[in-house]
Amino acid sequence: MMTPWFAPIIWEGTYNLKILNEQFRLRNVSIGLTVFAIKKYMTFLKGFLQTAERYFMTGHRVNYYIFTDRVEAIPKVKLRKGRKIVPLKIQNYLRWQDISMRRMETIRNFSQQQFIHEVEYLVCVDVDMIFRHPVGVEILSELFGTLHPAFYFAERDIFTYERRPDSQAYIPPEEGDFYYAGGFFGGTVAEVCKLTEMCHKAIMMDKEKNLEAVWHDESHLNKYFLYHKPTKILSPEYLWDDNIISPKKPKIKRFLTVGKNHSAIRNKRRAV
Ligand code: 5GW
Ligand code: MN
Repeated sequence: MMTPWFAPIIWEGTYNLKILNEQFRLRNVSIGLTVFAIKKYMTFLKGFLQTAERYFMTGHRVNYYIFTDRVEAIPKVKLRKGRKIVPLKIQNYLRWQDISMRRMETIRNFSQQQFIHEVEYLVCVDVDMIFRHPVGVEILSELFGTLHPAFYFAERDIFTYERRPDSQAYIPPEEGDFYYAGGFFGGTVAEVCKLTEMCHKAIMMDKEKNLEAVWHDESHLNKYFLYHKPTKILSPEYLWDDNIISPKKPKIKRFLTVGKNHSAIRNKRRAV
């Protein structure tokens, strides 16, 4: 329920949403949800947006920041009052690893130029997902990360941190608090800006050495969180995958991966 550095771990039943909603409504807080829909991943956007309208930050102001190479293909989804879609055109990358990793650079750039003037918090997530239960202001804090559903019950020695000392994402075997998921993090715009800046620089330093961290941007995110401790940690309720074989399952699965078959495109299955 609490990390050794006194950051709460957010599980159902640990907070009173009514009180939190009142506090955040008094501040008239606005939240930016960043998501990337490049190439084929545009197909996930409709379900993502429709379920976000139902479950994400209900009653608060939300900007959906949608990064895509095809702005015209963004589906028309009816939004509630106080919520809007902000299409942001970006270039495509040939390698999927680059699509994933360049998210850090893109979020850094737009945070400095735009998001800082428009929202207080950023929530940065994968698009191949749907919301099935509420995700609200209980997640908001200066800097937050999410426990990876495949590792929240696991011991540190099986965490898939980057283990090559040459990489900027390197974490020594005797270090590391949790294994965080690359698909759900956030915080104030200023904190997300620092995070994405440092992760992007680390990715570029690796690239110069012809290195790519084992889990790409996720490896760099884990390194960042080791030395910049999150002020809140989200339980795997906030990023669940029904394909994961887990001894314990959370009571509520709020945000779930959508099934996809990538085996033809890449060889990327995690040993659990
Ligand atoms: C394409 C092929 C293989 C892997 C990723 C992509 C891909 C990812 C893409 O073509 N377009 C795209 O927008 N993405 C973005 O990167 C999506 O927002 C996606 O959610 C995110 C991370 O990629 P995922 O979701 O395939 O990664 P895992 O680790 O969740 O499987
Ligand atoms: Mn994903």
